[in-house]
Amino acid sequence: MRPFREGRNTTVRKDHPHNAETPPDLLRASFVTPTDAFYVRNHGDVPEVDPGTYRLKVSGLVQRPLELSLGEIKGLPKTEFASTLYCAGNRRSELMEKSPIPGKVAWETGAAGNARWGGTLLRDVLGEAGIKGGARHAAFTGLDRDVEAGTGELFGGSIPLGKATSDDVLLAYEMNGGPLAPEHGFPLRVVVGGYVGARSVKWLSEVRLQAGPSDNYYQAVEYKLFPPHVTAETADYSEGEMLGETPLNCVICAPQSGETLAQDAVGVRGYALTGGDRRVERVEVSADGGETWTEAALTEEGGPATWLFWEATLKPGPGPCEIVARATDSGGETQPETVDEVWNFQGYANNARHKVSVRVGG
Ligand code: MTE
Ligand code: MO
Repeated sequence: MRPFREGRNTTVRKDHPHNAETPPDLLRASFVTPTDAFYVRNHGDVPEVDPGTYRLKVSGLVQRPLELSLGEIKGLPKTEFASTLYCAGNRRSELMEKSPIPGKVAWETGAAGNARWGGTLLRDVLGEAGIKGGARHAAFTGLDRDVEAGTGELFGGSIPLGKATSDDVLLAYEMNGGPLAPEHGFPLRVVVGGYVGARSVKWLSEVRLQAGPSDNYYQAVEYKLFPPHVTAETADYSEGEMLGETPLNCVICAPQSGETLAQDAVGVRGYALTGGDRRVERVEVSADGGETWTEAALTEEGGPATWLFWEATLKPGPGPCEIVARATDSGGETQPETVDEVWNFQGYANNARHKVSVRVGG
């Protein structure tokens, strides 16, 4: 097991395995999240990998199975893009307030971050291997073993082949211009733009093309979405919906709940993002709990798979005030009003309208 670097600017949510999120002020301070403030989501210990002997296996329904060294991977054309990683468990703490979700990390709003990634498109590697007929999914396996759920299985997951061969999927060896840090997947990780973070497998050891989705625990059991009435006891795991594209979401980073604000003008700032090929089109903010809405300015926008930053100025009357934000995307997706509509026993994909309670004046 590898010790963690000192001096990270993250809030630890769980010691072992190490899980930490970005505080709201740092989340909104720069459009590209600095690596030392970037959230870390681990299901086991960070594996120590020798880059000299490291090999990536490309297997399954391919014409030429490959075992690529890091040098060979870096010898393929290099692609760089910005992409936001978004954990499906982000904002779980709000679901936990409604009804307990035992044994899960109580993420607030910082299990999300935007980075510049450098690496090789998965499509280019699959081009070298040659895709056989019948391949429908690309399954990824990491070098770390699950500690959190107690299965001891290697971490893994899969994405449909159409996504795997798109412009959105990188095998990254660089993050924010430097080599990938150990906790972010050194020496090689997947970055699946527009999909929940769980599919961006770190410490990647194998890409296997196959007819069906991965049967890894983290694809077949965890990271599945169930309706609010299903419980851990009643769940039929074959019926859950595998999480894929990131749901539309919008978060208020400032002000924070509990603050007292000057009355003349309340500045509200946050991030918004959506999944697949969709784009966030509009963010609206309310200072009266959702009675009346003001359109926010979209202040910074990146590529298709990144978040955007927004801000608005509100002039609420004195006293207690509930600020609410909501976004709409190019697919016509909107956000549910309350967590009652999205609560699920594993606590995934909370995209209810985000609310903060503040006091104005006095
Ligand atoms: N890959 C491996 N091998 N093991 C993991 O525990 N966690 C996943 C994903 N890839 C994980 C993994 C989850 S749930 C998320 S949200 C992202 O990595 C987080 O990436 P980060 O820690 O670099 O922010
Ligand atoms: Mo995640």
